[in-house]
Amino acid sequence: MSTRTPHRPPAAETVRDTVTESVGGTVGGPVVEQLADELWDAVSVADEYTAVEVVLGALERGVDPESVLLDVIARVQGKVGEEWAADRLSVAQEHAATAINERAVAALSLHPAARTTPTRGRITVACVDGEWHALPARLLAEVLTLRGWQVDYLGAQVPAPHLIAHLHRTDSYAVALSSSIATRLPTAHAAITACQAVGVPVLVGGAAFGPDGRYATLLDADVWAPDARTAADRLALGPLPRPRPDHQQLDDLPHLADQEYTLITRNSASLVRAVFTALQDAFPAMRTYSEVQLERTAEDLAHIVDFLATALYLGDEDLFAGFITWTAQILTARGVPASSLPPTLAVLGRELKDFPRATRILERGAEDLTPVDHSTAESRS
Ligand code: B12
Repeated sequence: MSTRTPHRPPAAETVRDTVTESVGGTVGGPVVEQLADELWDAVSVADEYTAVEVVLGALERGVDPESVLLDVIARVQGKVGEEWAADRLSVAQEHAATAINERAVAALSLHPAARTTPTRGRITVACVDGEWHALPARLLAEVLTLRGWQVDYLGAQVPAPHLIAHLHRTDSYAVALSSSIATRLPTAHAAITACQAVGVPVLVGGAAFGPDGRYATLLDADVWAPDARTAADRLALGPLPRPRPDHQQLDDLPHLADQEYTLITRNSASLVRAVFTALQDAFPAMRTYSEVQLERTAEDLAHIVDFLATALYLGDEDLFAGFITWTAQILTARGVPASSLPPTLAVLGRELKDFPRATRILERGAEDLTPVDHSTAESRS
């Protein structure tokens, strides 16, 4: 193992405080903006050849490969997400654009301008188990490679036992864990604790950890960074904090002792079924739903229960409230009324009346929904 500092800060080191302000953040400028426009034009119509030409052409004109990855490809991928959320890109168009951006990253990494010889230690980059958002982790992996690290990129959904076996086999200096979807945070926590137990410091990032990295601190990760550039800057600054070897998951989240998270997670399938049945009375428009609409409703309910469980795990009402208001916006953007959400939360609340923390989280979600306009017709397309 490589050298590590003997001290450890009380919470995840949030690199934004120390580095982002000075050297991190997004590089703008007319060249990258124009490249981003060109790449967007190509990926939004699934034109892979032009997309790869834009990226490789930029390298040939001397644009820094890191800037192409982060200020062009990552920026365009962010726009893919925004356009999908606003219902201006279909799911299929979003999938095609993402797949092309992934191939553009692969093409960039093989170009001579992006070839590097490792001069630093070995780092494992992986997504948490159940996490399909591999592109953010891949971007990080490529940036670290460009900065001279020897990177083992393990891709999407890596089960913790395989990750640990890999760390042992490769004697990694650190592990960089990526998660984009908040419902993977309980799994991320288990992976963080397992890596730390074998003495490997854990750097975390991705949208799941919150824009300010608050869940990284809560889950006792060693370092959080908001983006790949800042993460690479932090790694270059010096050794990472040393993980506490004797640390248990419950130490971070004492509220889990009430068992609400465990009980709700264990019985989530029957909870979804019970709410689905009761909702037919609480939200009569559901009785006119087609098979497909009913299937979507069941999926949405499962998602709501997943987010409720995650909020219980983290002890964070904001997480659930943010998810519910986001869901209302997504439905509204697609012309589907969000008026089914308040009765859904009310029925869930009745089913979970003996769970005080769940009750509070559901009440908070309902309160935050109030400003949303529910006036549209009670049907689902
Ligand atoms: C593409 C995409 C997908 C693809 C992923 C394919 C792939 N190969 O990656 C697919 C179609 C599989 C997918 C599936 C789903 N997705 Co999706 N997806 C996206 C989308 C559009 C883009 C993600 C992305 O690539 N972003 C671009 C990069 C650059 O992201 P980034 O986070 O900025 O990355 C940087 C930093 O975070 C940081 N970083 C990342 N990892 C790490 C790690 C470390 C250690 C460090 C230090 C830094 C770091 O560095 C990166 C580069 O600077 C986002 C929307 C968006 N705006 O991001 C939604 C999004 C992430 N998805 C979302 C959802 C809900 C889902 C699904 C649940 C949808 C569904 N109903 O099935 C599933 C979940 C699947 C799963 N279990 O993981 C939501 C998550 C909402 C939430 N509150 O958690 C989002 C935000 C969409 C939205 N606006 O609501 N998705």
